[in-house]
Amino acid sequence: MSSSSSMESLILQLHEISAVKFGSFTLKSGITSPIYIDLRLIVSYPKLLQLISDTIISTLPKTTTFDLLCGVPYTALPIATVISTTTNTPMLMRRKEIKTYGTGKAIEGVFLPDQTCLIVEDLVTSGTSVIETAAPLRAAGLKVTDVVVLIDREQGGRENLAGEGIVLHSMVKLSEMVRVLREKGKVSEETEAMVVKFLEENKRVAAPASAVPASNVRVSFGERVKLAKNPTGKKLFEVMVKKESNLCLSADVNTAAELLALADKIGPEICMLKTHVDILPDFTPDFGSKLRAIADKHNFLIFEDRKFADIGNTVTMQYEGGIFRILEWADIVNCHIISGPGIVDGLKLKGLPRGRGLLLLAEMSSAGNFAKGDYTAAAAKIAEEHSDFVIGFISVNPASWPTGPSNPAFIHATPGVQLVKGGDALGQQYNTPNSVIGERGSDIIIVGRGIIKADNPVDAAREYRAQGWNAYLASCK
Ligand code: S5P
Repeated sequence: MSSSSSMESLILQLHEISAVKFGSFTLKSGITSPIYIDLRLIVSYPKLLQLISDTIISTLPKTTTFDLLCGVPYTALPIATVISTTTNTPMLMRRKEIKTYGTGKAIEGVFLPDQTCLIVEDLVTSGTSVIETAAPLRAAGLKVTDVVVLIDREQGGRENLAGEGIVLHSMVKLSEMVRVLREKGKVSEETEAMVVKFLEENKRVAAPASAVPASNVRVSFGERVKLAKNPTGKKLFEVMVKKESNLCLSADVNTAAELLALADKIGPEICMLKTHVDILPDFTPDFGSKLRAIADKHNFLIFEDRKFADIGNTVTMQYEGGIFRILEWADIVNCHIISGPGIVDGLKLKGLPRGRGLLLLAEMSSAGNFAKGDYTAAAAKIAEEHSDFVIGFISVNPASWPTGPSNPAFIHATPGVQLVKGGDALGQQYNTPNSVIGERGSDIIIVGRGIIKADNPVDAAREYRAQGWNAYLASCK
């Protein structure tokens, strides 16, 4: 069968099973359409499903290469599955809602960042569903450049997708479909004319504006793995992508024993665990190696919130020596810049040879603090000058920094996070995960009492994790 006759046969079969209907229908967008297409029915016709999948494969230009497939939920899932088994290409699945239990993943399946994923869709109108599927795939570090679709309604999808860097390959355009049905005597000339007129009048259904202003659209964590210069900074982005978590637990508990037990329980949910080692009365020299073993088991980084503030020479000793020997076990430490850039030189002298990373306190969460304006701008400048060692910032509202959008190589971690806005009696101020990640442009939520004082800290950590990650996904294009 020639490709045009197999296409005709496919169109006739779709009409036969009433997947294409003519009349007056109100579409999801609110517009009244003389034609309605419902491809959900194809699951009941396995031979037709196979034919659709075969035709899709043969329509795709040979130059379009891909490592993985992902169907847009739900109608395109069976089509993607058949293409996957026929061509032996691994498939991914996108969850429409991220679970707040279990692994909480947005994408199911095995992949490596940098692989290319072809999106499979049944019908494209504005292209919104395809864009919604591309966002979490891209956020996970995958490349999305092409979508293959059975039917193009010719209502702006191609243009909207091109604007997102995605090429649309359609097997058949709606106008062609109707022409074939008229030629085969399935619909009247009048009906065809009505559909053509409708398409003329509704050429452009805009994709709904993204919830995030364009200037705040972030570079995905997957892409930032490549931008980070420091090995610990790179690793942090990698862990976040792998675990789909941008949650840091601030483990401010009463004893080292309690901290280690909590780290083991909450480890699967977090990308980073933050300690204040000087509050632990039962600290022993083996604390670091015990915590390291738990961090390796659950794949998170250790951040000692030491807030160094002295001159360069003194901090080298505080970092390496004393009873805590922080340099030995903490992947990341932080410092104030009150004493000038010498503090970074001092810490770098010890930390960089070990591949450690540093966060600069550019802003603080507590009421009435002085880390703002020129001070915050100075932190951004010092970070640029030491991008081999500085991995990012403790910040509160990076989206409104005087220095403009932050260099995506740097990570922003924000404390003062709870599920409801508020504060404590000693000046701490809380914002929600959605506000911190979605509006204030940060990357990581740092949560202490919101988790450790909850009735069930593991459940609370899952909730924060899901909220933080969903806010991140929503802020990616
Ligand atoms: O500005 C800051 C910087 C930090 S690192 N404000 C903060 O609250 N922190 C730390 O984050 C603080 O020391 C504590 O460990 C954690 C916040 O804890 P929570 O219980 O208020 O969530």
